[in-house]
Amino acid sequence: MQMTGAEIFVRTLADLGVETVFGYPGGAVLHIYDALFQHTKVRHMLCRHEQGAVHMADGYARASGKTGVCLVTSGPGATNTVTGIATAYMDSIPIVVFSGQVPTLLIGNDAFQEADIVGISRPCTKHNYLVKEAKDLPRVIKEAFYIASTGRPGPVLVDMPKDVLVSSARYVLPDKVDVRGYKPNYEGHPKQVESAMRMLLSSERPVVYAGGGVILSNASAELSELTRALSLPITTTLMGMGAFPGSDPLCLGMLGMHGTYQANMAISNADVILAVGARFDDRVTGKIDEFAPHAKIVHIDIDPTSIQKNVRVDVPIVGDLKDVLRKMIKSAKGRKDVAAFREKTSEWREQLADWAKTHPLSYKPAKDKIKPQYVVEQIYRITKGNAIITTEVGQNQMWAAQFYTYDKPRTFLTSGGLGTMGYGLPAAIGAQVAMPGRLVIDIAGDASIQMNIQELATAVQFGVPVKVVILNNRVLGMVRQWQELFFQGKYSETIQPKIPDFVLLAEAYGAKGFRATKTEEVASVLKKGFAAEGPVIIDVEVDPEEMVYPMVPAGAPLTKMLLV
Ligand SMILES: Cc1ncc(C[n+]2csc(CCOP(=O)(O)OP(=O)(O)O)c2C)c(N)n1
Repeated sequence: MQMTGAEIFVRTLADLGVETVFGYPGGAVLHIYDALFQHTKVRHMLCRHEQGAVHMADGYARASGKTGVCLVTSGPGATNTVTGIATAYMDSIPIVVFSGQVPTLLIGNDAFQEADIVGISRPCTKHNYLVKEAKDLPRVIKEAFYIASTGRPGPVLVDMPKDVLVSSARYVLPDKVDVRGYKPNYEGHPKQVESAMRMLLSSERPVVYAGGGVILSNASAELSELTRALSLPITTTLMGMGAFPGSDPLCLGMLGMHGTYQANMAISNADVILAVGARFDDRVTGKIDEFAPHAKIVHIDIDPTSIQKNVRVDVPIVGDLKDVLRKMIKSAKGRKDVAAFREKTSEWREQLADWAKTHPLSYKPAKDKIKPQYVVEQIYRITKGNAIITTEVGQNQMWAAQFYTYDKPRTFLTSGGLGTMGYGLPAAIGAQVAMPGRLVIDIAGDASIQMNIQELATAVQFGVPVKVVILNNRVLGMVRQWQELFFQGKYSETIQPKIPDFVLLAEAYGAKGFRATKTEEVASVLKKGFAAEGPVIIDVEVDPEEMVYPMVPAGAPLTKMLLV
């Protein structure tokens, strides 16, 4: 049967099981919107900005493990997606972005609403396509989903000229995908796995350093099994929060710039580091040539180019974490030296517990001011750790990482690599769409929330009951913190004298608004807000001078932490 390219597009999505598309229409994709009209299988959610649409697809992917989908028009529609695509790229999140394009004949002619999105997005996509014929659409779309979700996941862009969407072809969805030159390696080399086990068991001060790759590979259960079998202390990156239960005594918390004292001391004194699905980001390593000076490093990653990129690695293992960790668990079960290893490393664990006791995460309470850390603690207490938390970027993000305990993967969604303000609200909407029964909370800053506040209208239109808690310090808190510490307190352009009344703003959008101005009110206002139906903003007036500690100054070694 002959169908138009637009009909083929929608049919392919339906046949591939896509349930939700976050998008925004325009001239180049009008035929797709026509085909979507009254379509029953694929649900389209109209966002208010294309950046919001991509972050929603991203939040949907992070919360569910499925691939998120986004559809936009050519030109400004496409360029508005770039920040969201780069955000997903940096954090290896599987999304597919479909953009309309001007007709093939006009490409390169400075046509109305033309932008070379394939060229623009090349450095921040895992792969991208310009589709030239309608008959290619099913194959290309199937490939796009395959590439986005396999190997090291990432965003894929498919650009579709208008004439391709209008022309006709027969609909044939290929059974198999075969992309030349793309063959991810899932199985870790058994010999390398054995070397890693030997190195690990010969250590006296081992530490596991776990990143977002553990969550992406759904390997949390395997990581927990191995870590517990060998009693290995473990620290996670911001992206790895929830990969291992934060409340487990073996968990040292987050490491790096705002990591815990014990995690940074552990890494700095370790003799063997087992790095799993983490990429030695500079926010983690601090001054790179003084990072883990005594340690040999085992690095497991599905992406071979991420190994040896930032640090020298002694045992590299390329493979899917699930596979490699299973091999390591099997090896551990067959070895006699495990009991002796646990015995010999017990002193190390005592030392770590001691560090945790002398320098726990803390803050100084104040009588007349609400401490933002206290607000996050209350969110944890009320939700009992069962919420999905998204964040904006800045101090709010760090406090959400430090003072909420994540015991499960896919419960902490944050823009780690790119650090994108405006991520949290749309990501929360995407996560809530993927997980309708869960409580989803965006922990926000008053500046970041204003970057994509318009998506509150999307939440209201579709009845998506996300809760936003604004830690409202009336400043660009994290930047102000740097100015206080490193620019002699010259607060250049970081104080916001004019910010909207967020309660009224919520109401203007058709959502509900609540406010807390005193510490004694915080718990009850949060409870009321979380219990209210539909989207909610809870504005909490917090201490504008509060700082995030510990802090490793940029370029300093991890041991040079500034403490509370
Ligand atoms: C799109 C974007 N622009 C600028 C920055 C730089 N930046 C990082 S944190 C921050 C301040 C955030 O302020 P707010 O949202 O109020 O959060 P707070 O730090 O006060 O919790 C800025 C401007 C960024 N990360 N992203």
